[in-house]
Amino acid sequence: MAEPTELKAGKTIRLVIDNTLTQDATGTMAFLQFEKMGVDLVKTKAVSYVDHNTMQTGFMNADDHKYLQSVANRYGVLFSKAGNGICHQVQLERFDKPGETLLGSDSHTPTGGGMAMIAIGAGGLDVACAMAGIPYTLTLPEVVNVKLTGELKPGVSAKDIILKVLELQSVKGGVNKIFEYSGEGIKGLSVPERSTITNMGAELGATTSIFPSDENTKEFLEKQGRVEDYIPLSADEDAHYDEVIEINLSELEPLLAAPHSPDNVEKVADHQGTKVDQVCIGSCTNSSYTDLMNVANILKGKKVHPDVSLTISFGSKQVLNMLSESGGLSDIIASGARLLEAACGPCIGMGQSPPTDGVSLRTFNRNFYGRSGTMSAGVYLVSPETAAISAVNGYISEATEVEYEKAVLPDQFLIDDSGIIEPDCDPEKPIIKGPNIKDVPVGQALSAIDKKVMIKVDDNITTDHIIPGGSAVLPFRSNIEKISEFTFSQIDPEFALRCLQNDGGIIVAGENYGQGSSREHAALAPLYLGIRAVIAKSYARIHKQNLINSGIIPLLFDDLADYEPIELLDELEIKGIENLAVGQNYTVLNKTKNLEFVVKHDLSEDQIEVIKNGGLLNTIKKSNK
Ligand code: MIC
Ligand code: SF4
Repeated sequence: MAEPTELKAGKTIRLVIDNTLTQDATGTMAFLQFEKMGVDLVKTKAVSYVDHNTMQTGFMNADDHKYLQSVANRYGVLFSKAGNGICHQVQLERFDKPGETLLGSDSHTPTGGGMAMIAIGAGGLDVACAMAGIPYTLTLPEVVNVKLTGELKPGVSAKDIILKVLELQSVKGGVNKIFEYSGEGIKGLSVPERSTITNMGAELGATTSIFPSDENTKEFLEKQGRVEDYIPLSADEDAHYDEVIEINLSELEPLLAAPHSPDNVEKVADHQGTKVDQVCIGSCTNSSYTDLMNVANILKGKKVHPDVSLTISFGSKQVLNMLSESGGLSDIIASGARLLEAACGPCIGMGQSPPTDGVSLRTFNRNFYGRSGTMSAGVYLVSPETAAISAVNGYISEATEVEYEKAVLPDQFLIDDSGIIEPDCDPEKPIIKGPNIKDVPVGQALSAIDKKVMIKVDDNITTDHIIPGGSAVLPFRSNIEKISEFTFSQIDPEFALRCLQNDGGIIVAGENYGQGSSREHAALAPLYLGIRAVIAKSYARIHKQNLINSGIIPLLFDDLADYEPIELLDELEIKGIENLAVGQNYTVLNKTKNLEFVVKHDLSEDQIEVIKNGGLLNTIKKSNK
């Protein structure tokens, strides 16, 4: 890292990465790219998880799992089998360590911030580079101090805190910012509760979020049987912040994010009485032992409403084991809940699509349009407590009036790491690649751009819009040619064909383009379809870097008003773009409308080099020569 005196927001820094995590939906691409780097063994403490594509309705996902296990074994990566749990939950339980860095090919990697780590989400190729020992380059973010005072009322929980922050900051308010939590209020929050907050900080667009390492951190590590990993860490007395937010926990009420955005935050009280069809409890935001014990305690002695389908996905095998030991599982079963495996499940659309026009309450972190698999459904994001009592009542309800025992951490967590396979690094053992695993597309060196607009989209387009999740699409995560057919399919089913017929082109977009997940498929599929540049009002951090890594230029409107006149299939010549240089603006001639406008960019010297080479893989190959 650069010297502390040079640490100023906006500077480009290189961060040494101690730990990496990958998951199966992004991991196959990450490891296919890693294999091309010619490195013998990973240089980080690396864990490869199988938690997303666990539905095996054909050979594809099963083949991916085999590939991931065999490639992990070859290169010295720990392999967490399907059923062992969601990457972020298992990483928190078994690996996270205060003061270390973690880079993960999943946008919710900041979950580790609850353990006082600098934990950042990135595209698969960036994580592959980190595994190869290359420091991670990022723009040094501004630091926002979130001061928590007071104490949460019964029925109000950590989820309501992060929903409050989302209400205050919006889904784009956190871009290039770190949220650092402090204040008396944090003393009442355990590590898993803190991690609910840092996890969903991803929805702010933030680089990451972090809590100090204190007695609560020590307690959690002790109970996980690894107190030796504890070190105390906190901000300096005279720390300077770019912004300070104060939240009085005593005044906080149960909140929800109404359809279709995590920042569409309103009071649960204002929706009280809305009939509910489905309740899904789980995901990396809210599936810890204490979250699910609170659910069990609320459900105890009650039945799920006859018109509601309640599903529970457990964060990890450890959580499931603990619930079984404590008796909480029996209360959940007796209530009539449906039990799913310890995996992402409905959060990524692997089953449990709600009924037509259905209302689904979920303890997850994203309610983007269509993510549940039912386009007409309304998905509300809520706390586990709100979810549980609403499942019983059959309508949206507050848990503040409900009598239940608040769950606390157990004396000791049950430790069984048998779901995590140690590698033997034997080069004689084959790396197994099934027929659905295809090569990664590689970009072309930068050249002149005179191309048509292939799609024009609004603000806050998510990577779920670009490449949807769900059980029909996820099996093609290792096959870019096939998955490219689904690009923008939920909003413009003709997009892929149009690109092929026009030999690619340009994407025009509004603010915060590419928010949400880290899936680099949202850049690789457009690359495969011949997309050369995106012109947007602004970008989400991870997707912008994924575009650069793929050799697609992320350009910005100099004057936002120039977005308006552009239409589908307009032909745009970006004059002189082949000479892309730091700080340069470029004139775009709209040949169809005979209009000119100016585009700019904020690319660094290194990023320009990557684009000129046609992507990061080409750049690495060049530097290895
Ligand atoms: C998500 O929550 O959207 C995902 C699925 O976990 C993604 C990763 C992916 O698309 O594989 C993420 O958050 O980065
Ligand atoms: Fe899995 Fe959902 Fe978390 Fe993404 S947000 S890692 S899909 S549980």
